[in-house]
Amino acid sequence: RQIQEELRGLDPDEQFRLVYMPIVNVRGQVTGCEALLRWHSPILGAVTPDEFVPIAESSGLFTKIDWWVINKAMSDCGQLKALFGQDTVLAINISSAELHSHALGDYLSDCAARHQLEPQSIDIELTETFAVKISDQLRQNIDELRHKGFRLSIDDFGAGYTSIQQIIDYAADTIKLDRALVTNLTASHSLSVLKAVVALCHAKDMAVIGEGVDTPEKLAMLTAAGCDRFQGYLISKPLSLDDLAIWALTRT
Ligand code: G
Ligand code: G
Ligand code: MN
Ligand code: NA
Repeated sequence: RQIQEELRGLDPDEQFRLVYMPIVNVRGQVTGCEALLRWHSPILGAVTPDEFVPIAESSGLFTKIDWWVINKAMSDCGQLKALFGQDTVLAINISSAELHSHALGDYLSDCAARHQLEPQSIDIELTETFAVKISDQLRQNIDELRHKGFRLSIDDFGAGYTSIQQIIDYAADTIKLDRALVTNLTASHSLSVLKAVVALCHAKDMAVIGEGVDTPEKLAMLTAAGCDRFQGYLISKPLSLDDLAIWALTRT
């Protein structure tokens, strides 16, 4: 398709950029940021990652994209730390296809070293579909990332693919509750469900991030459920580095 052709030909430095979404703790302090990819094609206009990441995965173009994202995000990490402190954690989304690649661990390590970053500053987000086919290679890769000292998050929990079993098997550092789950829960009387999920995660020594926090009610509910950190439009939309610096300065 056309998306595939444009992806194949593009120079990522010209058409891709990263925006950052701050993640805060219960006191409202920024603990980290999630890098999110934006593509502006001169021919197709703005294309969202939900549209092009699956196409990149099915056409073998994911490594080109993921490696660009990893390098760019790590090169911005020093500035994030300057804004929010040296302990700031940078979360990077990795395509589920890339998680099966032999070369990922070494690329991450080399890139972190080049940008003088400790692996514990980097949080690798395993997206929802990663667990659908659990191959030996995937397991090895995840163990390798953990041994190298990178943090691991399970993204989009509650969106439909990740099961309680995966939480137990992978023992990631963090679980990110999907925006859809958060929205549905506030619509019903399911605080008790949320509390049970958070309790399970805490029992496995995992922190819980509530995503899609776009109203004070959602923030209150997630806080009542015991969530550790929060991310969403109520705190900030995804911002360019420059806009993030302004946000950091003007925030009360
Ligand atoms: O917030 P946004 O519309 O950018 O994100 C939509 C989805 O696209 C997210 O759920 C995320 O999993 C995926 N995504 C966003 N940025 C990246 C990226 O840099 N790499 C990969 N592989 N996926 C991304
Ligand atoms: O990585 P992930 O699959 O979680 O992608 C998050 C997606 O949800 C992105 O498209 C992002 O722009 C969007 N998003 C993040 N926070 C909020 C929010 O608080 N409200 C709404 N409506 N959308 C959000
Ligand atoms: Mn994510
Ligand atoms: Na998500």
